[in-house]
Amino acid sequence: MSRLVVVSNRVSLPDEHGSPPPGGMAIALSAALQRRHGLWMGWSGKVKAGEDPSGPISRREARGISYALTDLSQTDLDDYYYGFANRVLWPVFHCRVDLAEYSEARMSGYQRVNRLFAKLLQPLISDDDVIWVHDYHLIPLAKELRNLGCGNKIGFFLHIPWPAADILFTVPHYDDLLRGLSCYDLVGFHTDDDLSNFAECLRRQGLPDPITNGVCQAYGRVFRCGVFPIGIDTAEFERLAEQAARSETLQEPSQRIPGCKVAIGVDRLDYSKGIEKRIVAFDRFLRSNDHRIGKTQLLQITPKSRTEIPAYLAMQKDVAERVGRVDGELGTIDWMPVHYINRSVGPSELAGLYRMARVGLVTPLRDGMNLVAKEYVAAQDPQNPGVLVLSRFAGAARELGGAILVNPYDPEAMARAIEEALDMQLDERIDRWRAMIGRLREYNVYRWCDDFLLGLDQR
Ligand code: ADQ
Repeated sequence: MSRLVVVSNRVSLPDEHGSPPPGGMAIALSAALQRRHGLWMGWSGKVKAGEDPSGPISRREARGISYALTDLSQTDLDDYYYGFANRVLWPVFHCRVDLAEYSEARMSGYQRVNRLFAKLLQPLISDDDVIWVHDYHLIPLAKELRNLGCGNKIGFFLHIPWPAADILFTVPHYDDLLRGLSCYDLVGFHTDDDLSNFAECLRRQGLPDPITNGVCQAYGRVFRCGVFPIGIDTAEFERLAEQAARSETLQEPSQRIPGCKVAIGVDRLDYSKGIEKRIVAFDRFLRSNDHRIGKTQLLQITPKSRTEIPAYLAMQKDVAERVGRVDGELGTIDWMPVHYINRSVGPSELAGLYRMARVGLVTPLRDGMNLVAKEYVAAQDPQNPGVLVLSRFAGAARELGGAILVNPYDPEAMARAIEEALDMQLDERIDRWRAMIGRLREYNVYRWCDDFLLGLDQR
């Protein structure tokens, strides 16, 4: 079996005891890397002082995996990560063209850091290594590696949606992104919609029939494209939730307000996650259901993210104000409609909170997959499961047919969905949950990882 080399913007390092990092994807990738005595390369998370340039590589070994990390200069970080990746690609790929802040400096910083990654990685690669590149930060990496003479198999997986042609074409030099992807041997997306958007972009570039049976011919190259919906470590989430259900501390939140049912939202504080509209919908739900006042609460757990970017700061303020308004207008001395927390919680606590929540509210405006939806389902009590209310614009909606699917732009419809979820009889809740858990057990994160690597090995 060839050695596996994973490249991603950030590297999930094991903790000081050598335990794998938290998060299903990091665990699955670590397991694959361990099996294949692999190498994981990426940004260390550290910024160089003053005018010092990015680089060089520093090495670490842990649990049979070799890590290659580089620090980045402040300019590289600003142009590449906070600039082109998160102020252009992230908003545009999530259909927020209005938030894109393109500049030539950001685009060239993005290319510069991809070139740097290629230069730092190339001496570490052997001829038969298989390379797996992750996400929108690193689309041009294969092209840069090919320029340095790298003939290895290189795969790419996009964790966010691929946009429709008219949306992509708003990015100046978008053609470089399409050309960049053509330098891989396998390009993976979460859903059929992403893949067909990608094909449509190529068609609009004048390629009449770009993808046949998963084989794409474009820009003088032949490569494969496929759909690989990411999963979670389902068995582990089921185990954690079962354990949490037996622990006294985790029963506490549901007992805090006796008889109060909880709807839970768990998201990074990101405009793609639809948090503001969810709070509006919850407010409508309460105002049109008097008997639920004091008896239902939205628990919204939302760690801050990308606070260096103005759109994120504006959103933080907006969400906090909305929560304040609802709590101020409807709250009582012993009950707050929205319990809003800006921090991360550990996996065990999270599993316990999912399990005690009667409704999982996962309503992104757009999302590549959304793992929270899957985690919520996996954490439910099989004898008394809660109900998932899920945005039709999350990739997870393609797999989780047992959810109540909603339009996250329609607060009235979301309010009705919350009501329907709370009123749903046990038989129906069990039927819907069973329809979803089977899929999650079969297509877990290990299967996702194996399927992608099998596709790449076969190339
Ligand atoms: P994200 O946009 O980060 O991922 P998501 O898929 O929901 O979104 O994953 C978030 C992860 O962070 C989940 O595992 C969740 O448990 C965890 N998390 C969120 N809030 C937390 C909190 N307060 N405390 C602890 N953990 C928390 C990107 C894409 C997604 C795609 C994933 C994987 O945007 O569409 O599903 O990659 O491909």
